Amino acid sequence: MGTSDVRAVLLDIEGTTSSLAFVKDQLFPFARRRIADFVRDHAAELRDIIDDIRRIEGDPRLEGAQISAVLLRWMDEDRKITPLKTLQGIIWKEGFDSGELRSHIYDDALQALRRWHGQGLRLYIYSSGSVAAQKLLFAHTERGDLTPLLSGYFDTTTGPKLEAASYRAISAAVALPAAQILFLSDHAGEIEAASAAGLKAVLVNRESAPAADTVASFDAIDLGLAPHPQRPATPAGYTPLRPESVPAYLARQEAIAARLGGAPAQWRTREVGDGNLNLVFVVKGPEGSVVVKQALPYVRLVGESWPLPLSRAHFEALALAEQARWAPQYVPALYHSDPIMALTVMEFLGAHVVLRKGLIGGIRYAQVGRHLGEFLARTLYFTSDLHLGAAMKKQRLAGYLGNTATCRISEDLIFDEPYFAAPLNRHTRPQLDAAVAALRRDAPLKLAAQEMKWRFLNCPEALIHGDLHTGSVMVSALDTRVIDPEFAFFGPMGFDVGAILGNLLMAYLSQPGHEKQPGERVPYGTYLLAQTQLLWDTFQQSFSTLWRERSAAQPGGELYQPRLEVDAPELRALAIGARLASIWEDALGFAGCKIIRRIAGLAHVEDFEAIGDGDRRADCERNALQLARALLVERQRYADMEALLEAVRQLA
Ligand code: SR1
Ligand code: MG
Repeated sequence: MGTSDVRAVLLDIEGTTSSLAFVKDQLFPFARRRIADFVRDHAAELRDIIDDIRRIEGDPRLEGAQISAVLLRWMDEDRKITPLKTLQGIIWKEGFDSGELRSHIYDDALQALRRWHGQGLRLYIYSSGSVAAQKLLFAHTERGDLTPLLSGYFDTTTGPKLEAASYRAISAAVALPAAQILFLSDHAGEIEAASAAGLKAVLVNRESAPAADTVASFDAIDLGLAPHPQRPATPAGYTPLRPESVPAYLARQEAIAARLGGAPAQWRTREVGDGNLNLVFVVKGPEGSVVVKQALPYVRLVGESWPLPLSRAHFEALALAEQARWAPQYVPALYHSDPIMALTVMEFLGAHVVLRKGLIGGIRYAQVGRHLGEFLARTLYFTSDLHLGAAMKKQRLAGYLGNTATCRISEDLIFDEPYFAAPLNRHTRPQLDAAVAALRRDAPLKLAAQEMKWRFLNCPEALIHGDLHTGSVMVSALDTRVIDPEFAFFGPMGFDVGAILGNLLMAYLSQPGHEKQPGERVPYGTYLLAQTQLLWDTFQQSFSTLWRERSAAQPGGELYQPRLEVDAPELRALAIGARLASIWEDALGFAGCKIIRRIAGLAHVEDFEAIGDGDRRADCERNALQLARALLVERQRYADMEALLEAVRQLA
């Protein structure tokens, strides 16, 4: 079977990549066996889900055994219903995490996925199981973690699998013409729907002899592609780790082995990376745990067709060590780095979650604004000319000059691509079509974004994290750690400040989309804005204090030297005020750019993506776009944080 011009393959799971028997005889019975005990043991945490079950059954008095009976009946009836799917997902996750479950994948499917990925094709999944369940399945196959091969996942929130419109929506979402997508499924009705939408579609019938447009195995599908010409080269000695190979690697690092304790055979490894770029493994031993983060030679989100140098792991280790000097309580401890394997081994933050996920869940972290404000003040102050002599600053700066590839990502994805029809851009369609078209025609906005790009390129004020979004922060009730500084370089201080402010504002503006009852997230929104204020207040205060105390404690630093006699309190206050005003102005503009890129560019954020209903998501995103435009084009309206927050409150 030959198929040319194909740029992406869309795959069904059950019966296509994986056996129906695995799903029917293992996965569903696993959840069925555990669901009653699970609901009984976690009744308090599952209150919302249980209320949903009562609502669907129309009986608010349902309790304990009755709830379990309903769930078992729904499973017998194969109902695809949200509370059931959510519970099954949680139970499966426990099973996969503990190693009790391993998903099946056909050999021919695995080989084809690897081959196609290597040839630069994008691979997507479309299944009636939820996106979360799909990710679990591919992260824990009998043949290892296959998620690095996949570029995206679609479930029935995109639309039913038997309707052509769903396939048109997928073609729009992956920004490829339907004719360049090959759909594979074992279900003739799905093949018909996909064909009607213009996709190339091939029926996978593993049982009987192949007919036209039907194959018995993936081996019979020849896309006529040569190996991808840009396949990323890797240095000798580099191999991407797999969960099975991590223990052998760590066993060779004595200090890490001692930290884990016991023998390598006792170490349990899972791949947990959910970011856009890297592999992340959690390794648990009898005495301790560590995190291993390894760079892949390409952008994980997109695949091998987008090579990315491994050197970013070196810059990450360098920046982590620098940040640990100035703000050790706010970064994970770095245990080991290996430039050839492009990896770092770090402290495992077992009690922490990714801040973005916590904010979507409506969890309060009382100190996160204060911690982030202090992290920013200390890392930015101590790597600037306020603390470093000019020669030392230049030396430090030179250490990051090679981090050009991650800067290139920011230069393209933050400042340019959202403002024209770049091939990988996506947005909530069709709801935001008009808004996105308008922003691409908006000359004052594009000029303002280019002004921010100028500042990004030309202001080596301090060592900045470079990618400080809420996914780069781990939190527990009272502790905050900033992770992932692989985009670090000497840039404008306002870039980091604006990145985190923009992300907190997106968290706020997405809250209505997470409400089950209208208005239920209003108090949480108030909390989020209070933390945003706390962050900026702490930053200003902490930065000012470091500056005010500098001549007494540490006179060094190129700027405002004592010989100039400008350290009288009133003069110093003027200098500090001017610097903070400049950082504030930059931060507003960068926050605007950061918001726009997450809505109209390639890499989106879960704050909005987790809102299943396209209309509700688009409403939130529209508000965010409106704010972002004002931050870029009418910055003078926001003289201070109070003015900004007042404007934000008017939006939601
Ligand atoms: C193609 S990489 C997209 C994004 O992922 C990283 O986390 C950065 O935010 C980057 O811009
Ligand atoms: Mg199927």
